[in-house]
Amino acid sequence: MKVFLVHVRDPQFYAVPSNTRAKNGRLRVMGFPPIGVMSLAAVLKRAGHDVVMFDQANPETPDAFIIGKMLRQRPDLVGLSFLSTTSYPYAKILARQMRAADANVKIAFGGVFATLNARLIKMQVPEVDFVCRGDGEHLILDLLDRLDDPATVTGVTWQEGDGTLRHNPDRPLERSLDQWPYPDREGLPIDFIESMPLDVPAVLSLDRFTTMQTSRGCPWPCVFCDIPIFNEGKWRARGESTWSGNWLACSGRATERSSSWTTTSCSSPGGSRRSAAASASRGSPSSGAARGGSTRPAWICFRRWTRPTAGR
Ligand code: B12
Ligand code: SF4
Repeated sequence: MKVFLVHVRDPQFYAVPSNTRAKNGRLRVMGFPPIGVMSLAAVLKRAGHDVVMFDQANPETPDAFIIGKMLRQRPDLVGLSFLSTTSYPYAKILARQMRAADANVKIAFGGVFATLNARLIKMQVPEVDFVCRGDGEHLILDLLDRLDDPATVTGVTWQEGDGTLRHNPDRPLERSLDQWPYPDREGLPIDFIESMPLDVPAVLSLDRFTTMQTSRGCPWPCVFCDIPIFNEGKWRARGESTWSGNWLACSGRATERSSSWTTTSCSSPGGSRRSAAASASRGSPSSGAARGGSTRPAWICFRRWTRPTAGR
């Protein structure tokens, strides 16, 4: 089946530098790679589906371009992925434009914010068919099998023909992250370069860079943080080989010089942004974040700079 995946951006959190092209011809974007859609793309491709990824940071693929392509290629499903409160308005706009252009296209929302606000989002944006909650890897494969009758697809909030809102049961949390392939880093024609979110007035190296996911979740219960809810209070790590495997998957593209790694488990205040951006390592795993000698990715949150002795 054909799937479009769109990473919906808040324009505050990326920029296109004046020198927009890398020597290899790829577009340069100051921002973080969208590893949510990249993770889903890898899983879908492995299962034999045809995937087209878009990132709203790419000025060559504005919304009108994506919609035009959607009308020509008629994907079976369009997945819109967004992170938080501030990108939700852009997701709504795009979904409504898509629905106006095509009354039959199946549209799904996913991501942390969508997960935590699924019922409200489904009521506020009826143009969206499915609000997908939690990890998307298995969910999107199941959904593709049952697009016309999602009643048994766990983790989906949707609406029956008579208007009844359905909030299907949660999907059991997958403990093994190693069952999934590394994110698809080739499917977008973009080189991401190191920068801070634009509300922070700092330019970093401007080198090509990427992020890797070594674990999900957190065992602590800080009341202001939604990570424990999204992950049911569990910390799930990829295995020992992940660090080097992920690294090879990233650095296979020769000019990748700087990278940052993230547990994607940390939160504000002072957590998420620093975990993702400022725990940057340079060089290879052996010279970077794994300096401690171990190649096992450690749990980390800048609010609690420690390693738990046991998960909850
Ligand atoms: C990296 C990161 C950033 C980066 C951006 C990365 C990027 N590519 O754009 C930066 C530093 C720019 C950033 C900024 C902000 N962030 Co931030 N960020 C994160 C972080 C640490 C990791 C996100 C990530 O890459 N996850 C890894 C991927 C694999 O997971 P995922 O995206 O969730 O995708 C999975 C599922 O959600 C699902 N899925 C996702 N999309 C879809 C779509 C479909 C169709 C389906 C089926 C499934 C699906 O499947 C994926 C694979 O399982 C998260 C914390 C976290 N653990 O998620 C916070 C987090 C998302 N950020 C958060 C916030 C608040 C912000 C800011 C608003 C902070 C601020 N005040 O300035 C801004 C807003 C940015 C924006 N709206 O664009 C909050 C969101 C809270 C909420 N309830 O909405 C989080 C959860 C942290 C927290 N606990 O506070 N962020
Ligand atoms: S702030 Fe950090 S330690 Fe606290 S629950 Fe969130 S991720 Fe865990």
